[in-house]
Amino acid sequence: MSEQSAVSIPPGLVEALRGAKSIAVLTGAGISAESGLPTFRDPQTGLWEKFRPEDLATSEAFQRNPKLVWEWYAHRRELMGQAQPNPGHAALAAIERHAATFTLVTQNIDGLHQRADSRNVLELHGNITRTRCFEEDTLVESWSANGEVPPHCPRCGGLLRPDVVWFGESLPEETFEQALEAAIFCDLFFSIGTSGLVEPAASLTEVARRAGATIVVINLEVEPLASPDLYQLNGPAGQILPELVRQAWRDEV
Ligand code: BV8
Repeated sequence: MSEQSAVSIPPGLVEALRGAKSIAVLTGAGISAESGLPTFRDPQTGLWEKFRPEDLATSEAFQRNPKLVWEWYAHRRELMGQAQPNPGHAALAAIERHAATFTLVTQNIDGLHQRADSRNVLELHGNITRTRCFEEDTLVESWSANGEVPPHCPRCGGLLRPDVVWFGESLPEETFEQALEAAIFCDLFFSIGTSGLVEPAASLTEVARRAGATIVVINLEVEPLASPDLYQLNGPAGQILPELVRQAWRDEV
């Protein structure tokens, strides 16, 4: 326990991190909470308080009310654009710099891992800063800002939508294949800030466990536990991860 932080890191975990050849990490909304972004469990605010994210993040909701869903994403895009990566994001970038093989699999669409200089990032559920044509299902870089909400595809006139995976839609196949591979071949697997309720992302932790990896869970709602193949650390990722890096490599984050 270093002098300045109240975070306790099981010594076995520090050893496991230093000795790991291949590391895979799954993150959820919890790692961006300390950047001021609400998680999916947190009640939505203002205009959106009467909506459950699961009800807006579907193709059906978009077809029913494209303006509502587009504006919800515009609202989140603004919040995510203003947010800054936090020490938890930075610590994962530091771990990547020390690890022989490192794969960061995120459910988040906020792009904060890349802004914290993480390199090998797999976005399972897309990214809010990209836009696609709802009809042609292709990425669209620019469109005429004539005030239409949602705007229309300059090629086919179809509606534009955020490049994210909605409930009921399949994940980008190649990306999920790479995530599965990282989980199967890693010797240390972190699950950080995720409630593990959304599939198939949630199943990656079990895939890694069955493949023999040591599992590390960091969450606000987990029982502290330290055993050779499973560590559960209860607390904010933005405090625990920097302390883990400090103890493993004594270099500041
Ligand atoms: C699919 C993008 C083929 C959009 C998202 C099997 C069983 C049951 C259901 C299904 C199943 N297979 C498929 C389904 C259906 C569905 C599903 O899983 N439903 C759930 C709700 C039961 N899955 C799908 O539809 C997937 N597609 O499977 O296609 C198919 C289709 C139908 C049927 C069969 C097969 C697509 C899922 C992707 C949807 N898109 N996001 C957008 O963001 O707008 S999901 C979205 O919600 C996020 O990306 C993320 O994945 C999820 C939220 O979960 P978390 O990130 O974990 O966040 P949450 O708020 O829940 O928890 C935060 C945690 O952090 C908490 O535990 C908290 O304690 C902790 N925390 C908070 N602060 C901190 C912290 N921890 C540490 N530090 C802190 N500071």
